[in-house]
Amino acid sequence: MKSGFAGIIGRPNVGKSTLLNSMIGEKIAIATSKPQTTRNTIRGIYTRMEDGEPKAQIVFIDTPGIHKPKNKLGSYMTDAAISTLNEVDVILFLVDSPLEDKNSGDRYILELLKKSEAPKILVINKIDTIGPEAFQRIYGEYEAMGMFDFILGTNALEGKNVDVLLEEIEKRLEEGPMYFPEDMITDDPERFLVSEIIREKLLLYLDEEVPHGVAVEIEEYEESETMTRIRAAIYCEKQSHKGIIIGKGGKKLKGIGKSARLEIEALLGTKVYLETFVKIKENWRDSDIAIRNFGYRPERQG
Ligand SMILES: Nc1nc2c(ncn2[C@@H]2O[C@H](COP(=O)(O)OP(=O)(O)OP(=O)(O)O)[C@@H](O)[C@H]2O)c(=O)[nH]1
Ligand SMILES: [Mg+2]
Repeated sequence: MKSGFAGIIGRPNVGKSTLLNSMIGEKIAIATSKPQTTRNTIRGIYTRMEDGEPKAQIVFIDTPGIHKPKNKLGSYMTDAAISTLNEVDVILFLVDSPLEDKNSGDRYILELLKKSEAPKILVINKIDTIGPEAFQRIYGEYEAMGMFDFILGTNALEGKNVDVLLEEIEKRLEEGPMYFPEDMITDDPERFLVSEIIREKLLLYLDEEVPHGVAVEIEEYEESETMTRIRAAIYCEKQSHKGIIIGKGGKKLKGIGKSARLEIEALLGTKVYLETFVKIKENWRDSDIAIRNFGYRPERQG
């Protein structure tokens, strides 16, 4: 059988996590319309079976969007993405717009890609919003570089061309072992998925700077046969942010908690009692210790 690792790389918000979920067929990475949603590398496992036998296994590594960091968390995120380039057998580079000068983020990533010898696939995502002319322009620009082994357009939201992409990745893998059991789709623990679901709702319900300064810590996680009790601390950076998260009469936080609980119940298949409360940790995004304590650890990579 063929197996290997495939890294999903690109600027923030181009659809990397959406594409990962679409390839795996389940939601394992949170995805929102806000840039810098993903903070850790996230592994998603795809195993192709034929007549009950595994024929290929692709271990995807979804990465934080590569951007110019404004704080230590941002540096950690970008470093985690860049170091993934050295650990994978195939690179998927996602873009969603033409390579114009103002878009120097993609140029920066291209320079990084040049240093890697792994086969590279250019994924032009969001084809539903791009239009044929712009698509041709993007295609032409990247084809002329001669560094991509394959170029295709996708609509990650609707799963368009995801089957073609999976085939093209598999073609570029070598013979290798099963890294994970065939029914496993991620190696992230449930607790992490739970904290991410809560963070996703915070991103969805809050605007501007507030959600970017939020971290979720699971303080209690108690499972019984019919019920999971979860206590989650939501950290933010300022007193004023705390007020915004809680909202008038606690309404905002209630809404966030309810929508998170419903999704966690679906994930775990049990009833969930979710307790949330908000704490303040000033400027934690610039504190190495806080960043590490929240689980954004360089040693988690790979
Ligand atoms: N119209 C359209 N929207 C898409 C497509 N793929 C992703 N999106 C949307 O684009 C936004 C960003 O998606 P994500 O998957 O979170 O993007 P990301 O690249 O993982 O972003 P970061 O984690 O912040 O780097 C979300 O609102 C998605 O629903 C697509 O093919 N078409
Ligand atoms: Mg993401």
